Amino acid sequence: MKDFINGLPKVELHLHIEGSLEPELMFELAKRNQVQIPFQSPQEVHDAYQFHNLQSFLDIYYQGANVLIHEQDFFDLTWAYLLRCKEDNVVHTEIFFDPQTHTDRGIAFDTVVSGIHRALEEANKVLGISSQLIMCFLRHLDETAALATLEQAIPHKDKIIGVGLDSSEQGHPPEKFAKVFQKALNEGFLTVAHAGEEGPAQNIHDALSMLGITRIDHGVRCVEDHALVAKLIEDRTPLTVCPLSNIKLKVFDKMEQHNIVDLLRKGMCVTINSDDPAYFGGYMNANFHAVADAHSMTKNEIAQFTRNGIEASFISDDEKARLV
Ligand code: ES4
Ligand code: ZN
Repeated sequence: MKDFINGLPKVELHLHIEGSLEPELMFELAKRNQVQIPFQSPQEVHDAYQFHNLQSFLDIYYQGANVLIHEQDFFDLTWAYLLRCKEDNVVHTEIFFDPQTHTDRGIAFDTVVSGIHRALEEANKVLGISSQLIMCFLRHLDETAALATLEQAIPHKDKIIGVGLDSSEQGHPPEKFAKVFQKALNEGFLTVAHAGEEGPAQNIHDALSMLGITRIDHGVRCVEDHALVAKLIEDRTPLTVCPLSNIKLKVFDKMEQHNIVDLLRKGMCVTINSDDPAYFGGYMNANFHAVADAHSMTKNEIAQFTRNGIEASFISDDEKARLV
């Protein structure tokens, strides 16, 4: 099964580019940019990655992003991730970035987008990996800040396909961002949102009805509402599930208890993704292996995660035909 998984073409739809910052690159950039970080070695950074919930992870994740200053840093970060994609046979990836994490530190929006985009273009040419870019609003900040961020994205519409919502779900429900999502939809952006990761099934409901989302990030707590599960199956609403992330952040205690295989067998459009691979212990292949080690599945079931990924992706029907 290991070889089957490694050789399977994969589509990644839930990846925070800042969450792919490996401790080694964090150290290199800290040195290059003369930024102080509270660690003596990459090993110390690895050792600090013990989380008890989403917030304890986010605190360290935002701190790590401080080493990203120049356009080249964003290029290097994205390029390192794309090389890992190549190793894991990821043929298409849709990546999130958090502009506010950078603009709030005085880094220009254009610097961030341009470094990431240049790496994505290069990967298309050199590695044969296609991609899309999705900008997330930080939900612990207010809607006015999200609106200002949306304004900054408008001149970059050619490079950004959609907007999403991430960071602390508890206490920051979808309704807080209804206006900015409506504006994004009017501007022609697709919308997605993290919902039902740590927050209740109601957040999935509300993200669908109030934010016009076409895909749910995480969504694993949908099972608390049977009518919602039935609707997600009927509509083939995709869930971008992140198995290793869910274990690291204690959404489930053990992979054996993860509901992703149940959801797949119920006919839901679930996909496997790595979320923040530098922090959660692995990229795409590692996530597939972790699920397959804990749940016995047929090759056809494993391949269904890729078919679902293609179906759920933001690529044109012509491009989809190239992938299947
Ligand atoms: C995130 Cl796992 C997760 N959840 C919410 N927001 C995030 N940002 C980066 N990773
Ligand atoms: Zn995420």
